[in-house]
Amino acid sequence: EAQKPLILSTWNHGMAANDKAWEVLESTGNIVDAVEQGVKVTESDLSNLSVGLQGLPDREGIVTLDASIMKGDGSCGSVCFVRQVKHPITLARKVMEDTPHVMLAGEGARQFAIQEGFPIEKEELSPKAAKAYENWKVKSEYKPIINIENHDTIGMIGIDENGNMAGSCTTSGLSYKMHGRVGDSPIIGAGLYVDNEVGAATATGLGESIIKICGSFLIVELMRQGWSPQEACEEAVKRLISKNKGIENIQAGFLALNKDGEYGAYAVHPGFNFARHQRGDQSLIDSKSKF
Ligand code: SD4
Repeated sequence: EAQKPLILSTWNHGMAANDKAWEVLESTGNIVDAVEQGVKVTESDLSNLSVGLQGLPDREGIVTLDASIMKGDGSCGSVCFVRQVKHPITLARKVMEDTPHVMLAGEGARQFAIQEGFPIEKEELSPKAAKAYENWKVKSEYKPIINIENHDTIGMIGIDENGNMAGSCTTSGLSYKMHGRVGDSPIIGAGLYVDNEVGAATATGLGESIIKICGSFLIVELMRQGWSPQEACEEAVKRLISKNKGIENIQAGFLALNKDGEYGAYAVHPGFNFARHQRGDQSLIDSKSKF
């Protein structure tokens, strides 16, 4: 079918990530390798302030990362509140493949990384993040702001030509969050969900609002009942709006793909976009939004 294989990911940085994912998919044929390697590009991108160790810190000035990975057969792994690990997505994959667990948190996740031979990075803010943090400290206000650089998690979902799907999601979370705060991205069913029988979904935006409605799982379950990816994303946004007060200050966006390679996206407010890659044909698409 014309729609497969296909790689999709959130935001502008999805373009470069998709390029890498496509290259890996072509050379290995492995969709899990593709979604892992793809988002590693974003984790290493020094200009990105919301993914990877160069991201904006929490209130205490510490960068803590969240990531998850899931395969269409139901296997999944994640890490949250982890420090000093450059590629949390690879650590999440290790949890999936080499432990009896799904999720490792904080110091336990870091210890597992050490045990697995991951390099442990120096705990130092990137110059951009350090500057932003100094500015933030002047007022020390915690207010999530719509569609600026603190909403740029990468979520990637893909399907190979045989219909095998996988997804990945990685973030430094909300800037200036409370120390210990975990968002939707590492929570299976919130920031990411994949089922080969139906489809895949990923989320970006205010994690708290997404966790409350089990956003990605909701979308996959709606698709299971016959909704298109677009309809399912719109319904999830509707649900999110009904369950969250102060929606004028909340941004969230969803991206979904079904097993036929049809896709859709929808957000609360304008500004959300996603990258699509199919056989070298790459585009950046603006999502529609409720408001
Ligand atoms: C979080 N969902 O930690 C993430 C933040 C995000 O685009 O998506 N930014 O809540």
